[in-house]
Amino acid sequence: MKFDIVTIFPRMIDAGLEEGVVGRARERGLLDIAVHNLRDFTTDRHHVVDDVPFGGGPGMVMKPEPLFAAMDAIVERRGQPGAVLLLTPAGRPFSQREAKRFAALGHVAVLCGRYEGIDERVRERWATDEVSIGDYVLSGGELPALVIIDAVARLVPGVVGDDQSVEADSFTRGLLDYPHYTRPAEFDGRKVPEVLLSGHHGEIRRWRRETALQRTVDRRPDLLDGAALDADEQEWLKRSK
Ligand code: JD8
Repeated sequence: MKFDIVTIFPRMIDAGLEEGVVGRARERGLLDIAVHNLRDFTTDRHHVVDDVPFGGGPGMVMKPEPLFAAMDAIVERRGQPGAVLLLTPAGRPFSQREAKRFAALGHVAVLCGRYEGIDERVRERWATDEVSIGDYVLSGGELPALVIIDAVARLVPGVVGDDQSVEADSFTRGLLDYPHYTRPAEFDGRKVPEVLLSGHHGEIRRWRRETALQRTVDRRPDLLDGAALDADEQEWLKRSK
């Protein structure tokens, strides 16, 4: 899977991609991620990437020329991406479904804005998708880019060591996760649920399914519409209402 990220803060992206499963997958050659410093695509002495907004108003706007030059270079050196994501609070909410769609494309470019945002002509010419990671205000697109790359990279075969972990992930199943415990069996006066110590694998599976379902009912009932429930789980849900 190939990613190209365009940003004025390349170190912020580099730092976020060095650690954890994504960092290891890069080392193993499963992910080919190129981080492009937007200032490298300016032609003026001071490497200016922003300018005042036409029509007036507060703040600055990202100039179109360096972004066009960066995208031309990416297409030339790295090939035509299957999607060019523009990160913006005005985008479609990012979700596991979108992550799957991007993972299937094999090559994704991500444009990170700063200031008040990016000149509209960049969106018109280059963006295939406008994406938001949630309804809160951030200072720029770098953190959203890291979020999206992490979610998409996890779906690339081999990136997460154990395929079963990906299958079990809460949003892959459509339910919230069940509670996790490790040793010691009692800590701070709190006991691990007896069933998990019992060695009865059938009962353990049932307890996990029920607690996952109960948590979803309590915290995120909106998820139940899209959840893949088997006959037992549907029956349990009906009884719990
Ligand atoms: C890109 C600039 C800041 C946005 C004025 C100052 C995504 N879920 C999300 N929240 N915020 C962003 C995001 C914010 C950005 C940029 C993404 C570029 N800003 C601007 C407009 C209003 N602030 C985001 N994805």
